[in-house]
Amino acid sequence: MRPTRVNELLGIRYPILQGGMAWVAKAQLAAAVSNAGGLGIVGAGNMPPEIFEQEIRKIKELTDKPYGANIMLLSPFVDDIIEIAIRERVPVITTGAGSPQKVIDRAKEIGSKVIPVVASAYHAKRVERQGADAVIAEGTESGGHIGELGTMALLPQVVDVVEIPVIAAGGIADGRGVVAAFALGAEGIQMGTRFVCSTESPAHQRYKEAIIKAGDRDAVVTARATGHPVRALKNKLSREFEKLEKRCAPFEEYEKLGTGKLRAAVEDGDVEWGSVMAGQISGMIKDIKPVKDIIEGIMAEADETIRKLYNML
Ligand code: TUI
Repeated sequence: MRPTRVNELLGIRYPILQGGMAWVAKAQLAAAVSNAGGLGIVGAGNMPPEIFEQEIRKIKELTDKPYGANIMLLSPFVDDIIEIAIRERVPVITTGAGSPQKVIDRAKEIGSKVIPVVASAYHAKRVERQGADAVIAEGTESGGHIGELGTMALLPQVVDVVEIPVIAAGGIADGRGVVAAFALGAEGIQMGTRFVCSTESPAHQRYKEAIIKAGDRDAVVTARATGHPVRALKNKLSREFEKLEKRCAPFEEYEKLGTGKLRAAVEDGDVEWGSVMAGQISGMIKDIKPVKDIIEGIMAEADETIRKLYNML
């Protein structure tokens, strides 16, 4: 595949970004993705600012290639995280779960690129007006905090209303997915769940195995009632969330049940009571392999898929 505007904008060999998954997207994984020719991203999530700063310093030692940081805008530490990202001159900043205006304003001062994640064409248009350099259109197939629209419907509608490059996310884990996204107008893709199941991913072995064991209907949505729906693998925690929804529990109960549960799953391997955030494509992921093999395998498969399509003409 020829380079796209995303390759050019980010200075990367392959138009593949790694999602900014809280607790998983640490320096070790992000550096592996950048070293393999994609864009590795350190996810700040709800991390305390000191830990985020350490991870940024670590990735600078582990790679001399472009890398990024993801700022989760609902974080209680968001202002400190922004300051650190600017002070450390992080070259690419992606944002999630909110409006990125303050990040864009600060990043412009130092020439860093800002790529917000959006879940609607309306927000895509708005972030373009605010000065975003590209946009990640994330479908509801994704793991973690999600929007309503599926990638198939969201992508072309975003592509039609913006001029900046569009990166597709949600439900992509192989070369066929890449080509499908490009057919809909994307110029790059972002993957999360596929990279959780990589050798370099710091997720607990039981977290990786839970994704490998998952079937196509196992990544379910909980906490819709709170306005912050989250997709994670079915387990005791998700069933407990379902009970809260059935009895229309007050939001504080969701918060109490959810606090610390992602970290418990990722770091302690608590896949029963922890939050095993993962996307709908989990059912297709059957192995754990090095990041380089994942990326090169997907690019080779994308070329093969394009050849097959060409033969249909
Ligand atoms: O942010 C994500 N995925 C996440 S964040 C996260 S941590 C968390 N845990 C529990 C509850 C909430 C968060 C786990 N996974 N993806 C990017 C994303 N952003 N998906 C959807 C959006 C989004 C939603 C609304 C972006 C913008 C938006 O509104 C824009 C505005 O202007 O308000």
